[in-house]
Amino acid sequence: MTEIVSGRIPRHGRRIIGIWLVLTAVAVPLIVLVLGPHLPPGRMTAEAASQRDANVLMTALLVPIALLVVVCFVYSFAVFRQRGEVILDGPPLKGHAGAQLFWIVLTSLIVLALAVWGSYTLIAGSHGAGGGQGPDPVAKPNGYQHALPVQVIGQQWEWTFRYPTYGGLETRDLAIPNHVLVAFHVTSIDVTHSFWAYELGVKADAVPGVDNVAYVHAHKTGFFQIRCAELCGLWHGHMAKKGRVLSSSAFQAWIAAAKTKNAAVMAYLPKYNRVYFPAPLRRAG
Ligand SMILES: [Cu+2]
Repeated sequence: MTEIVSGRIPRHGRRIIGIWLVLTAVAVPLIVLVLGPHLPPGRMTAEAASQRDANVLMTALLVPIALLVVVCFVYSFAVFRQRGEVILDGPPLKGHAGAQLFWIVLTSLIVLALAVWGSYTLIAGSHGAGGGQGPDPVAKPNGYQHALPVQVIGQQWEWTFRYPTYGGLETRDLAIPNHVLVAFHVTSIDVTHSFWAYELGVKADAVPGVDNVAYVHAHKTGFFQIRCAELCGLWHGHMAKKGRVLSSSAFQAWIAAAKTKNAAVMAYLPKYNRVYFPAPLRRAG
């Protein structure tokens, strides 16, 4: 014979909320202050910094929700487990309008607030500029008309970079100046690649015939990782290299050196263009 014993939900509910509040009060500041500074993609550029802020906010919002689930689970596991023949159970919550309304309103508010905040930060300032939003981006940072253009060309299986304001110079290394707004014009000459400069907060598809613009404003000198983030064939994994953010004077010196180094090749390069259409037969052959 089993006996059904009604649990006293309000008392347990208060306990669960108490434990949850204490854990949340400890965990959220830890997330923001201790984990936050280590969240990707860092603060090398304005765009990366706002992506990190978004990651910190999302994590700080997610932690109380995850904790509530974990506390409910562990508490139920410990307190409501079946001991012997006695089944401990509370009254069922079927058709509890208050609980349903609370949950629907709370989750709607969280999702809508994130949507409003996301849309605002995408459009205001340069926050969403690193995403690559096609030839005419929605998110244009202040002074975008005067940004230094750098063309990023994806090709199987290499990245090359062209500097139209420096005579169409094409290099295999990427360097950009610090404290200067840069407009990456990402394109491809063969298949779809994706230009991912992790620490810059830039990820933009490289599509043949498309000029995909992503803006970036560096605040720190140093190295950054470049990857192809779109499986593009056998040697996709080979499309990794390091780029550099240089001080203004070091950038000018680097340009001068790159011009000298690439002078012999420059004569054979196609004229600088927004996009390129290689002859398909040549590629197939
Ligand atoms: Cu690729």
